[in-house]
Amino acid sequence: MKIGRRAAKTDTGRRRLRNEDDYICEPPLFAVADGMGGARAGEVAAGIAAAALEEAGAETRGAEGVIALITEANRRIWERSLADPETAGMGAVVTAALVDAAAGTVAIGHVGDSRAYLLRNGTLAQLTTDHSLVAELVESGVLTPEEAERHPQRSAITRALGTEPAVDVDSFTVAAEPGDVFLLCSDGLSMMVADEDIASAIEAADRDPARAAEALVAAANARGGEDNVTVVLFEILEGEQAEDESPEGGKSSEPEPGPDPTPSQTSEGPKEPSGSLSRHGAGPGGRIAALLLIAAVLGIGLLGLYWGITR
Ligand SMILES: [Mn+2]
Repeated sequence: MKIGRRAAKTDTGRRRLRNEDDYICEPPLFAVADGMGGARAGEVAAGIAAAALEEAGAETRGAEGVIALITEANRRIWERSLADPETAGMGAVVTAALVDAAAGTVAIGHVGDSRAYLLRNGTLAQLTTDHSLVAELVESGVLTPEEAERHPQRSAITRALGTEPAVDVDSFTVAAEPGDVFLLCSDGLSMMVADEDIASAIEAADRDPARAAEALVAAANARGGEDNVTVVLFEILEGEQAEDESPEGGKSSEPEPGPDPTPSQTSEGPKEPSGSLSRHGAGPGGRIAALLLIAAVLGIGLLGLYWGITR
């Protein structure tokens, strides 16, 4: 097996002022991080988590490798919060997927309520179990899953990175199959969009990760966009990973062309700064400025002409 197309997209949403999510989309490693804390501490925590994961070497493999990466991210956030009083109490949740093409497996590790999903043969399965208050209440039979979805405390988490010197990381390995689409997302998606709608959005995008990422973020925003929303998708294909596709291959290799050749605004490979949408062209603001400039030049020209005539 090999990693096929992949894409990521992050968006501030419609209620928050800043985007405190971060992500990694650098095969064979994929991750989402969702920061929390006062002032800009949440952004700092998520950024530290992503940076720590990004340093994964080529020898980092399997569930043990993912646990090591997330444990190191925890240590760095914790130490930073001790050293910098402005970030005291900051934390982040993280969900990471590390593909081992040779073994045909995807190792998932997570802490908190960002999720990993697998779309296989048209069925979407949630792979991770949220470390959240409502997930525990569902587990113990106090709440039904439907009650949990509407619960006022549904974003209360029970585990995070950076709030304690040590962290308990959940980790497991999935045997991948050609045609699988893996989705990692922050709670800004899963709280706004039901699982069946996530599945149909990916199918409606012909399972193209870039188009699916656009559609999922749009769906979260259409339903209120109450939180930052981040999605990372990758597909598994038949065949062998090309030799030149190093662990940093996301930057050099183009994703395979999908059935729809229209350009997408979704960022792939080298990542955009958090919260920025990569829009091409001047956009509406630039167009208005250009029109004003043309009007000003015309006005000055006419004034000059008028001045010349009346003198
Ligand atoms: Mn969130």
